Amino acid sequence: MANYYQKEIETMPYEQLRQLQNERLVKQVRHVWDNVPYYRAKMQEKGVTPDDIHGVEDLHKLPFLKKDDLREAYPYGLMGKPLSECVRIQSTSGTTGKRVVAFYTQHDIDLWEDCCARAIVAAGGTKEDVVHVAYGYGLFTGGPGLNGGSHRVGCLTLPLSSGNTERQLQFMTDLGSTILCCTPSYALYLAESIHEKGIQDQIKLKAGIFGAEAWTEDMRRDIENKLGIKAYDIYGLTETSGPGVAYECEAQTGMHINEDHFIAEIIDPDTGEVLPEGSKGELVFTAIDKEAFPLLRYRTRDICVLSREKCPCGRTHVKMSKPMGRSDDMLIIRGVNVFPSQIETVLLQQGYAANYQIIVDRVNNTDTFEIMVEMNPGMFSDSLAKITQAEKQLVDALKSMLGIAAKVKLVTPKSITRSEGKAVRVIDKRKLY
Ligand code: DLL
Repeated sequence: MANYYQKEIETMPYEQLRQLQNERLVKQVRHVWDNVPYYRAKMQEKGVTPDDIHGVEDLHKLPFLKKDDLREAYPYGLMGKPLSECVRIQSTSGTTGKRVVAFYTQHDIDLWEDCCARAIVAAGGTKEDVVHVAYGYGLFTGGPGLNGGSHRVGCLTLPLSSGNTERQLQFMTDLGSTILCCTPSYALYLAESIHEKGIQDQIKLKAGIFGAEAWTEDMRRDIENKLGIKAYDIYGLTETSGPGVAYECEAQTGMHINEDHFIAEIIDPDTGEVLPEGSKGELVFTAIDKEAFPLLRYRTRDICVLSREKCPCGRTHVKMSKPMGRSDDMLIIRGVNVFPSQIETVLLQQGYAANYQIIVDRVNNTDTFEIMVEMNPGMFSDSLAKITQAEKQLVDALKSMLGIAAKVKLVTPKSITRSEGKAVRVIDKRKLY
């Protein structure tokens, strides 16, 4: 089993790291060519074979993979190992029918948990710590990832999962949690509940590892002040394992990408051209030693900047900035991925036209999520009770599609402004980026 905090790897001189990446990339491309017909066909289409790939400098020759490919190949089309060698799946918080399902061999789980363990160690974690995991467990990668990482470090792990704030606070005080892992918005909610209850003196937290959604530096300061901790960012996505692809160290100036496992590129989201270091663009990952779900050049849609500036912590792995936005239309509301297209599907299924607007805001550090839907002309003369009933029906249908609750308001026909170009479906007032 790999060693979670391989200091020599995290602080490896750049040339040596590049050498390791070259070797792993060459091997991985061969593995994918031999075992993933879907990607082999894409390579053939581009006229590339494994013989063309000698190292990272040849990465640009390989075709991209996008979320649409994952949907097209769903569920087994991108697997690099037979099912008999897989031990786990995880899935995005997204949708029914369009979920991304990622597969893991035991090697992949070990690698992923090592990445999460590095994040915990970088946040000051040792085996003396009590790690309180309040990310969701189950298909979502947050809970299982940090849980596994915490075990590796040897911390006492509290697998609380998300929600049930009363219980969170009880365990936090009774068991003396020292490191909190959850979404930043939930961390703030917990902080406020702690202050409301006046139990600050019973809290032993020293650090938090927060990610899965966008959060600003202001929010970091707020969390740090309210909880009296250091708040560290952590990044990842289901497609590349889950959390831990990148994590912050004590410098808190960007997240070190685990480059022994993932090669990062920044591309122009419109042209696909690879951009020079320091440019702002879309982050693309190549997993160089994952077995079961070995995605090459996967477009994350997250917009950020990479930096190789020397880090005072001594780690040499490249740092990514906080994601500054997304090049697609996915919204992350209370940590759950929501696509406007899913909402549209529900509305159409329920007999409404696609005249709607999504309004997302953040009030008291919690995302609010409202959908204005034009009622059908026939409903206009309906009683208030009937309209309330129709709204409730939509709320239920949306909840079962999205997994989170939205407030629904039926508005008069033709009251939502029409656009001549692309419709403005989403009004995101959160100013996260
Ligand atoms: O959110 C994995 C994760 C769990 C990361 C726990 C960190 C902590 P998905 O549900 O597949 O996976 O969503 C991935 O979430 O492409 C980003 O847009 C966004 N995201 C993840 N971490 C951050 C972060 C998990 N630290 C998508 N800051 C990614 C901003 C983030 N956005």
